[in-house]
Amino acid sequence: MSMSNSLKKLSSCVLIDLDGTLINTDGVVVDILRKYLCKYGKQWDGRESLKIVGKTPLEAATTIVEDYGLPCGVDEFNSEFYPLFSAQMDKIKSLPGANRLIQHLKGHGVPMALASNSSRANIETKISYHKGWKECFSVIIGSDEVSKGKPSPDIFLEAARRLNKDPADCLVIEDSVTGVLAGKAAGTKVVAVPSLPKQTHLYTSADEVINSLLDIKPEKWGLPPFQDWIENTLPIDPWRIGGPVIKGFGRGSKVLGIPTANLSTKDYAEQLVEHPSGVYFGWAGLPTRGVFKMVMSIGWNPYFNNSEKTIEPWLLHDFTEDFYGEELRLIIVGYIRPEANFPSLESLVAKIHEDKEVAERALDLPSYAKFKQDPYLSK
Ligand code: ADP
Ligand code: RBF
Ligand code: MG
Repeated sequence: MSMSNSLKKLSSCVLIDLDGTLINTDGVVVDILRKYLCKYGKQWDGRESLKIVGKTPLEAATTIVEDYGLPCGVDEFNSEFYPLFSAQMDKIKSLPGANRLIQHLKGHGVPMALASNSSRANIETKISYHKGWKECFSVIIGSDEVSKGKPSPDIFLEAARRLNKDPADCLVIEDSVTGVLAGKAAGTKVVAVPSLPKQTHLYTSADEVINSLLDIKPEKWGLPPFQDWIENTLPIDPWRIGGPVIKGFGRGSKVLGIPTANLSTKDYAEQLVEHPSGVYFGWAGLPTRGVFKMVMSIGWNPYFNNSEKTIEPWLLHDFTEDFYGEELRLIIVGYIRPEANFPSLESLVAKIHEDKEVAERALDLPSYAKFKQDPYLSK
């Protein structure tokens, strides 16, 4: 072990944020605001998420009222918004990898605090819809329990105090810049998991920025490693997606020598937001041709910096012809790595071929192979 590694301070407990980190609160908030703003003849423009992520409820409300020039005060806004929001709290979904992470840490006896800018009462309600979550946290703390919310360090300092830990022994996991600043000001280690895309450059003060909770490596911070990776792949809850093959960016075969059969992004917009970008694999079915191994990327293809999130499935089979317009069914069973940028086209292509090898080998393992028989693929 190198000197710097052996001196590196390791964490013995975890302080974790809720909204945007463990659950997709923004999804429900945006749904409500979209409808609510219509009432005032305003249209949600999609950019406000950037401004409200990580804020306290009061700050977020103030931002909306000011940005949209609503003819009501912040109090009136809150008195209308909160009942709508409360009625939808049971619809807030956990983020991919969230349950896996907290159950893993709990299983290894790692003390955890849930430390959120939201109110204590709302935190309790939100997590009540997620089975077994409350029991994972020995401390739960909201911004109404300290004098200042994040980016002030108060919430994390108080969380550490209640866990009986030195902040320097704590690892903070946060999706917002505000939360990252709070963690650093408190003197903790901070792993950032940005909840909004293409924001990595704003997180310079974090100790590490990862793409999703699927990428967290607890052992980097002195915490017990995950043991669920098999042969460089992470099993996930299988999900299915399908539709007619459409024209893509026109560069898969031409530029990379790797054809990817694209699906219409409009038809599966909801699934696209739900799944973190990254490289995945599974099985692909074409009704008249059969079922084939498949490796794919989801995301913005950092090397090409696309403005749209797409799915790029490469069927691991040599076809003698194109199959545009044919119904393609995919079942995605495992995760390989986050999308990355590369210094050259050759290195991108080499990495994709490596992904292919990983997927081909993994799909022979019984736990992944069994999905080849899934009726969805040949329906
Ligand atoms: P586009 O940009 O239109 O997606 P690509 O160069 O990525 O074009 O080629 C994808 C097309 O190539 C698919 O729509 C399909 O018709 C055909 N194709 C041939 N072999 C394969 C394969 N092994 N995997 C995916 N698509 C393939
Ligand atoms: N593009 C990237 O910019 N970064 C990646 O890490 C990346 N990984 C990929 C992995 C696989 C298995 C496949 C099939 C594609 C990947 N691509 C990646 C996407 C590639 O850029 C895309 O298919 C082409 O741009 C065609 O539109
Ligand atoms: Mg393509």
